[in-house]
Amino acid sequence: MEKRLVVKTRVMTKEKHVGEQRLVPSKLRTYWLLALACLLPWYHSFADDRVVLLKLDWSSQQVLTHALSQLLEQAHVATTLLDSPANGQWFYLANQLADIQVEVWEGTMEKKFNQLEQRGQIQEGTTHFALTHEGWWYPKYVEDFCPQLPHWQALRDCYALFSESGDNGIYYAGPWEKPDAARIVALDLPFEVKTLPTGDAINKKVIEAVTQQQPILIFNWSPNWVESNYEGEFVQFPEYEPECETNSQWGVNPHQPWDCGNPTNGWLKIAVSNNLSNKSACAAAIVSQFQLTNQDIADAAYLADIATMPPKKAAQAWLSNRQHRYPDWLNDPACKMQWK
Ligand code: TMO
Repeated sequence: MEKRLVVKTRVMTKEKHVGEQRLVPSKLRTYWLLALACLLPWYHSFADDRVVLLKLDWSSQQVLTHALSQLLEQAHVATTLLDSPANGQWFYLANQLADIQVEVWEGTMEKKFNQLEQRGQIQEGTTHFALTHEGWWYPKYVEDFCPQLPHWQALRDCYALFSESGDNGIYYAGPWEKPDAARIVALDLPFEVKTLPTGDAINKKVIEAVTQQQPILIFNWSPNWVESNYEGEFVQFPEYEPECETNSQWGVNPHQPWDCGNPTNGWLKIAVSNNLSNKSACAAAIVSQFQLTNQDIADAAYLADIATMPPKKAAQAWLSNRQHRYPDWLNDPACKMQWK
């Protein structure tokens, strides 16, 4: 019994023109938040003690959100899914409008996660076993044209491979808030960023480029389906240290921060609201045991992106291959039902 609540949101990548009036994205966001605030009483009236899982904008996260929801339902915890772009997750979690985000990635989400956790507004549900990386990725055949890759300095010589109409090379970014423009400046790369709106849009770009054997430089992440289907590499930037983000003097550029890549063995966590354990001690216990491996994440992405299953179906398939782990996941004494 799974009820789905969809709050319609829009990723605002472009300025919108309404008649003569020009609404800038920040204004639109204010309206959106106001609208949301008006919906709160209505929302609480039927969400009350259901556990709310955030479903964000990339495929493995969507599948695993459904999987965790199905698992919780099996333990008689009532759940609801809430759709949001990744940027919205902090607002929902900190205000206890949502309780669980199953894939918090160090590479793109560490800053917000740490900030809110330190302020006591959210909590860590668990740390997955998976080690993660998010970065600038290219298909292996690009090295035929630019053998100095994957070293980042190769991009200074080979940028023209990635240019489309202008002089600069194009780097395709995702919507997951990383200061790529700052990195481009700090490392003096002749590149500009084009931002794609969703994980789906990134998948399409990758498939299109590989089908035509075109050079492409695009945001990608591991674990993901891409690595099991296409040979490719991440650009090796100067190794990440937290100081790179805050201290201009750190690194190859003594005047700018962000002269480094993202963490290469990054963590992956589940974030939970302060309210989750009040709502359901059983749910909190299951979350703490729901620790996933790289293979678990890659399989989830594969089922959605390559086997093209809708997330809910993909989650059923994903879970049915993991029945042997139910005792680990569901046997906490806080859950009334014990799984044999
Ligand atoms: C947040 N993501 C895993 C798509 O980089």
